[in-house]
Amino acid sequence: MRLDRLSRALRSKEDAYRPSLPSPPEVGPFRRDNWRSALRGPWLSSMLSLALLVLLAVVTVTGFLSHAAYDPRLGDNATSPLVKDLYFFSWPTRPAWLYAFTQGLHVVAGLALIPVLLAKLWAVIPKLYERPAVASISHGLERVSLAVLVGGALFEVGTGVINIQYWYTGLGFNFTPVHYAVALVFVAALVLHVLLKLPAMFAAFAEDGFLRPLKEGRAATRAPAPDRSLSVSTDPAEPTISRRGMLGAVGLGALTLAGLTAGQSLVGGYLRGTALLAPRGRSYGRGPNDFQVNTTARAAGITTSTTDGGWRLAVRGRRELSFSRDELRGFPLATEDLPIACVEGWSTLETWTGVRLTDLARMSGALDAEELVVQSLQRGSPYARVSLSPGKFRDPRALLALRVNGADLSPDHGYPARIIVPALPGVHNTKWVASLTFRTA
Ligand SMILES: Nc1nc2c(c(=O)[nH]1)N[C@H]1C(S)=C(S)[C@@H](COP(=O)(O)O)O[C@H]1N2
Ligand SMILES: [Mo]
Repeated sequence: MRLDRLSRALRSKEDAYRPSLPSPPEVGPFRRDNWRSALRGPWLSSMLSLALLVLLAVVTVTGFLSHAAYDPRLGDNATSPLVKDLYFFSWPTRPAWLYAFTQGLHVVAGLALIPVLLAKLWAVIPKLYERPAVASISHGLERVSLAVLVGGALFEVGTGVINIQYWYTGLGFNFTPVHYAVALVFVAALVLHVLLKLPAMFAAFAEDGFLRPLKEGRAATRAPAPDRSLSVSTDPAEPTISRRGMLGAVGLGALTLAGLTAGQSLVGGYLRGTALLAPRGRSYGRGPNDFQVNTTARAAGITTSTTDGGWRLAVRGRRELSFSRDELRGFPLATEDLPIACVEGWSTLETWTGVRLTDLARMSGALDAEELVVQSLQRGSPYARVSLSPGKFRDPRALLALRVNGADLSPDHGYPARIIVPALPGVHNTKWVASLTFRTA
């Protein structure tokens, strides 16, 4: 379509312009009277939208916070080079459980919204088959934005579930940048949709009452007037459940999903056993090192020959230093209780012992460094090299950990040494550290 034609069409009275696009035949699901539930209508759609909006707000805010916590301004941390400077604050290191909390919330709310999203799509599905399929240019644009909205929501939830369920390889692309990029498009479509639909929501609550339909049992449940919305059935069937019954079932589904996953984040303790949706095993070796392992030493290609005897930590600042593990153990060591909190929503609180990163910065003459680049012995993984901001490595609790819960780190937990920084996303707590480079201006 040529632009001048488009703008002329938009300026002219929109209903006067009807492109002669073919409409689907009136058969099967394409017939409006195929959709016969008496429950559908503006009130049900609005109520589900409201619940969905609250959950989406939680997921969106915590999602962007997670990206902010990655310090996207530094090094290769950004999930996309386009969005290095989107944030105007730096993620704090206090309280230490902050990221475990925000990211646990992201995953719990993201799972809880699945039944609500499906119910909402069910409530409005007759509109998918509205006729004519495209009535005007603005109507066509509105439907495209709805396709982006629905497609984006399903894509984000789908890829999120795939990621937390560990099917990275099944995905076929790198989760982080794609989940993030689609989130940006989705949020734009969502804001547009909310602005356009808010009046309809208020109108529905004004007409039916905010909670009044919840008082109706099944026998009193009637379809609204068909002219109120395209989602209303023109030929309603006898209801098999009340609106409150349906919303109750959706809510129960949401709570069940949330409840079956919440135990794998900070709440932990005995509740960990209730995290039945967490895909990971329950045991990771014996004793002090028996806690969550995503990437094993073996999977990372770390063998004892790379870590035993010959391993030395390179520390570069204004001076270049190198330490054996015994030398590091001879420094004044600090012991801190700090969580590892993965972007996948699981977290675990352990007691770590190691050398303070500030001490290493000072020894290399670079306490004023603007960035700490951590390089792992691991090769060919996006997690093998990360950048930490001064706010992170200058926190006195930030460690190059050598021990956990009173024992040496196991190979799977990053032996000979790993990074542990309070409130840092798990993925930046690099294991099998080879070098620390304090970059000064
Ligand atoms: N070198 C290296 N460090 C790493 C990883 C990794 O794959 N390689 N995984 C990171 C991730 S995603 C998390 S959540 C934490 C804890 O992961 P783990 O369960 O594999 O120990 O370590 C981080 N450190
Ligand atoms: Mo992670």
